[in-house]
Amino acid sequence: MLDIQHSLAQPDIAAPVAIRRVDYTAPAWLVPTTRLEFTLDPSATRVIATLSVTRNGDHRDPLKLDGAGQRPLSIMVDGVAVNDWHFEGEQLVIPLSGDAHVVETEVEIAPDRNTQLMGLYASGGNLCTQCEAEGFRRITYFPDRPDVLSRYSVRMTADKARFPVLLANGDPVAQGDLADGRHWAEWNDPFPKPSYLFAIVAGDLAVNSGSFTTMSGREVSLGIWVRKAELAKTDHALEALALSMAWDEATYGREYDLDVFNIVAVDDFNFGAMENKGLNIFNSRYILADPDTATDYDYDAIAAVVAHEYFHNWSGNRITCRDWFQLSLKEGFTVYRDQGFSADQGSRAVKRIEDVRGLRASQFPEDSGPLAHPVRPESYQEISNFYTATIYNKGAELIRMMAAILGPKNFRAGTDLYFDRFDGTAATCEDFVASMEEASGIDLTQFRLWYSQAGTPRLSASLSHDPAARRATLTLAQHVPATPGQPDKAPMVLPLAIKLFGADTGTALIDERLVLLDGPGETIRFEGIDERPVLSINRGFSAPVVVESDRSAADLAFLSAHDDDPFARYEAMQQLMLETLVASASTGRAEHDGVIAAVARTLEDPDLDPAFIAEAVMLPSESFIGDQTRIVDPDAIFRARDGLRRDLGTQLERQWRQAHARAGSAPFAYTPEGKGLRRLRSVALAYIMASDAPDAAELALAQFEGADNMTDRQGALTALVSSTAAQRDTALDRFYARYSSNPLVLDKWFQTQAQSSRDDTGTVVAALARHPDFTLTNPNRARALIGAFAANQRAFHAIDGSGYRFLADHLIALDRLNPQTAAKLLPPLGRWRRFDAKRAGLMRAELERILHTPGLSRDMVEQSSKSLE
Ligand code: 0A1
Ligand code: ZN
Repeated sequence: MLDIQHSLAQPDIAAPVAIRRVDYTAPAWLVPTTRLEFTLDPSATRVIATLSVTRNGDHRDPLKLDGAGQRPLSIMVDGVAVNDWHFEGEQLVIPLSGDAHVVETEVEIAPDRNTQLMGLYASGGNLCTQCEAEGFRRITYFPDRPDVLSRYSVRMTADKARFPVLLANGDPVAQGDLADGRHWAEWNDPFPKPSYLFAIVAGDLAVNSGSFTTMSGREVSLGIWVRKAELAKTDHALEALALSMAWDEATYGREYDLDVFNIVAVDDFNFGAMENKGLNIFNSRYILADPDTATDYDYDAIAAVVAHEYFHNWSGNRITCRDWFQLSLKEGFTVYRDQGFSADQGSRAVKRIEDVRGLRASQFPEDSGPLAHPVRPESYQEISNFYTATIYNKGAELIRMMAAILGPKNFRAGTDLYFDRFDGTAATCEDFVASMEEASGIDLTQFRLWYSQAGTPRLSASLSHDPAARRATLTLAQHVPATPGQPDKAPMVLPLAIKLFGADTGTALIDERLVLLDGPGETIRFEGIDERPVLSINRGFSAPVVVESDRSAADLAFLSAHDDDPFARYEAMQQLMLETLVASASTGRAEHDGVIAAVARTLEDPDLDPAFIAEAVMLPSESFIGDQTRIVDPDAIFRARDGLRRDLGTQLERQWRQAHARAGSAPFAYTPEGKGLRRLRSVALAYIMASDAPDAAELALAQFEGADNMTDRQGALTALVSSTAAQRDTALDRFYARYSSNPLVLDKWFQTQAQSSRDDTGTVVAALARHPDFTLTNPNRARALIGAFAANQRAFHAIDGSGYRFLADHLIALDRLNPQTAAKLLPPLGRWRRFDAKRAGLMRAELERILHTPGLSRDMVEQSSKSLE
């Protein structure tokens, strides 16, 4: 019923306040069951929510329900309309006298005006939901916090022609037709869940169906739902889903628990995908693939994200988070699990290299900048800003370190204990660590600092040798840099995998061992060492730290050829390249012979996997080189890298051509071998382009034209896009003409141009932002152009400040539509401390301009104000 007086009352939207971890209190009211009735309509959807509520403990608090962007049309308690409710901020406060009541609210929402893509929204004519972290409150009034678990039943009614498919969490119960072309469906989810896992989808969708028999013999029907025209692109995702289900049974003993598992792909999505119980909703880029439109990288990412969301069914859904400070409990652990899955599908070594490169590209900069925060943060203003590389990727490294410290058997005993003990509850990071301790008997007291201290530890390692005493001495010291709010740090536990090799014979002088450095410094002696030893340290990237060692260029070159840990071998080569590049960026000159010889040896080693070779011979990115310097000089770094690329290209031209040809003829197959050869092929092509050989651009265009798959085509386009050859425009035009109706491939067309190292990239990107196919309403498109440009170090940091202005202009515009996506793109501006005074001033000025924009979202206020501190 409509209460006139209250319908005029508007909730106050409060200024941003910090929410603190230490303030956690248990919910005052629980909601054992929730019944939702949706009358779906894109412009006016009615939602009736019936909550059974029970008082939690002995208190007199009223019921407080979260809501956002909506007003109640009616409120009933135990079947009777009430009007003694009020707003506190955006919370609806209802006094209740007894210990158990039934509360019913009705609201109306407009999915077709929802540009934030949180709550119920329209995408491509269909309706879908996104509730993590706080989207459910945009659908109905509810205690929208992860520790209130409820059993949901849902009824949807909609126009049948427009929305023939109606999906929700759990299992389907019944469906039927109504008069006037409408129909309905009921779904029931028997598992209590927090509101952030709620989902419905209504639309005109087709399904690719499969089935999976679980380890206890239950049959689960699997469905990937997409637009009809995209059905042919869903086989890879469906296969990945079945593989993930089998892997989680074999690796963690975890079985799926409902009769159906549905995935829906939508084009407009703020993140990658969402693990809603039994009804995952995905960004279509992580579902749709065929050889003509998806690269090997896309195929790998699809399998990884499908696995990630599936694994959440246990690490996230069956056991959820008590509060959002515990986000890494589900995300760090689930990333660790999906990394393990991907490693088992292909090359473990290459997967580790890719993951570490990702960590260094996104998490290390975050951990050393103004937005640094611990894996378990102490406070936030807007939780959406905390879906970060620190929570996800550093969080996964923490789990990896515990697995290394415990060993595989104890680790599995720990996860078994954790899953069994906390099943059906909302748990904490502490619960996870305590399970590991209890199962293994290993004390992790000091290890817990990894959850509370931000910042990437720096480890210095120096090895000396006394031939007379036949002794090697390793001196280790650690330092954790200050981060916002944490000026002084205690030493952490660093698990360091270490090995020594003989410099002359190349043989192992000691077996690999795991050293746990837990103090500020330590000296370790190795006895009986006659030969001069070379140190291999942090093998497999056993701890997420920066290693500063005094190893000579000759020793690094030696390790790049002889280390038996592929990661350490890659790392030695990277270090060698980095030292050369940093020297050349700061002095303008450097000797390239050492790197060229090491790359030549790697290219010619017949025992190496092509995928590994491709990784090892790739130069570190401009931004990673910048991260090694105190004040980043983008132009000098570009020149240094470009010079080394050219020298490598010219001096090893024969080898690059051989590698390029070797990968040439076989037809496309998505196999580890095929992927490795294609990766090497495009890396080689880029070096041939760098050599400036007269036929290079023609060779690239030939690869572009002759490709039977997107990996080779995009590889050729990337090689061409930084050149001034006429073939560049030919390839770009043909690419556009061929794919202009495919949004995911068109994203690649925008992104590749934004990544170009040509001098005119800033101008090209500004023109692309006015292209008819550019839009800020689609997050993938916005990220493809704006995000890729802000990651292009030299173009973004143009000394006239045009790059900063461009980013700020677009973030201000995007914030009005979609604050979450805008705020995620802001961090590059916050790196001002690492640049010269002129650039720093220009960057700060843009941050100030953003911060003082009237009506700025809470998401952006938090990111921009913290970035200025
Ligand atoms: N839990 C998801 C990530 C995710 C978070 C927030 C979202 O809201 C827009 C969407 C997805 C995951 O880890 O995949
Ligand atoms: Zn996740």
